Amino acid sequence: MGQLRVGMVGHAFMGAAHSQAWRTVNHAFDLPLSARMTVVCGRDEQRAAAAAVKLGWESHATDWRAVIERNDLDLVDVCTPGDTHAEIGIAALAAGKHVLCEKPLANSVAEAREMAAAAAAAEAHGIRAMCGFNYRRVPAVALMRELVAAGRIGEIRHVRAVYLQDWIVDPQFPLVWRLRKDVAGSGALGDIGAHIVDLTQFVTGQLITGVSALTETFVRSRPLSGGGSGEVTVDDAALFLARLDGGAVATYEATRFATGRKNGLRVELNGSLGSVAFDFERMNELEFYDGTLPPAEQGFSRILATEPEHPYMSAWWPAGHPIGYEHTFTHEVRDLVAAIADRKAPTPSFADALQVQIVLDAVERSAATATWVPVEAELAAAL
Ligand code: SOE
Repeated sequence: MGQLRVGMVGHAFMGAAHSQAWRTVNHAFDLPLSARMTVVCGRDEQRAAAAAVKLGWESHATDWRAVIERNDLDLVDVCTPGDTHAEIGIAALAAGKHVLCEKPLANSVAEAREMAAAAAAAEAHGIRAMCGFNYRRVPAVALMRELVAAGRIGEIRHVRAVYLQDWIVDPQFPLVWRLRKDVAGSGALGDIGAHIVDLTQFVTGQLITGVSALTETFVRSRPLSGGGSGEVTVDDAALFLARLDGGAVATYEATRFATGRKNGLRVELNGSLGSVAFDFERMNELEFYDGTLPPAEQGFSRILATEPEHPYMSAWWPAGHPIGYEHTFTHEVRDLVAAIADRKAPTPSFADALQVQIVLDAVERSAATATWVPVEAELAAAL
């Protein structure tokens, strides 16, 4: 079995999730390449050294530019904040390394275009690139796509997607990097809105062709870790309407102020023959409404997506034994390793991720210019 020698840049939440995936992928799936966790890179020497031990990397480094030039690496896994995705990803591709880059691909359409162009050029030399939209790899989501592709819900009329979190509801939550435009590119829109844009396009097979949006920042100043306060320069919430190229109309909501919702990613599709609905907080299940059944038998059924016939599940446990969030990353690197071994282009490609970036940009431009029709407060006094 050949080796796929991996270097990972960044070792926070996503770095930990990706490390778990690299540690387990060859134990769960039979692959022609064995992932070797060669080096983890971080800015701080002590923290990178500790991460190497804790996350299972053979060594650690602090200079990503040196890491991507190493001749004992085949792939660079970019798990840093968005402001470094383009610089690291493009340099790694130029150095002949396959690249896995966390979502969103970049902090701007311009950067995403450069990354997609670099990936296309590298593709000609057999170098592969994938963007880490991991929710595609939830078995129930992959099943949702299969049901839609098989025509089981007919013509899609409505797409309804929300991604609800609440981790910054407290105004005293500090100004972390995800709340700074110069580092994160955008707020809830790019961080979690990107997921529902990619996921809905993935399960419907349709692309967003236009949006009408609003964004809001509820708390505009937050404490700085070193004292004082700083300006929040990103959206706390993004809501938008969309049309998709297959004729569906859609609503999207991405917010970090849905008090009580911890990671509430939900997608529902309503079609001419039925509906499907997914809720990440019940990630092993899919709701399916078959409108072709006799009326007396119609109703939302709950499919427990843990059968060996369900995507990825034959690698894990017997039916009825659920999997978790971390398994989606194992599935993601499984598909990447298989694509590299088969000399095929993995998905989602950087071009796919560029299209998501273009949608995010359209949402921001719409929110900045949308025609907002005020509702006259005629009855306010009476209420
Ligand atoms: C945001 O808190 C976040 O960590 C996203 O960045 C991830 O992509 C999502 O999977 C979980 O929430």
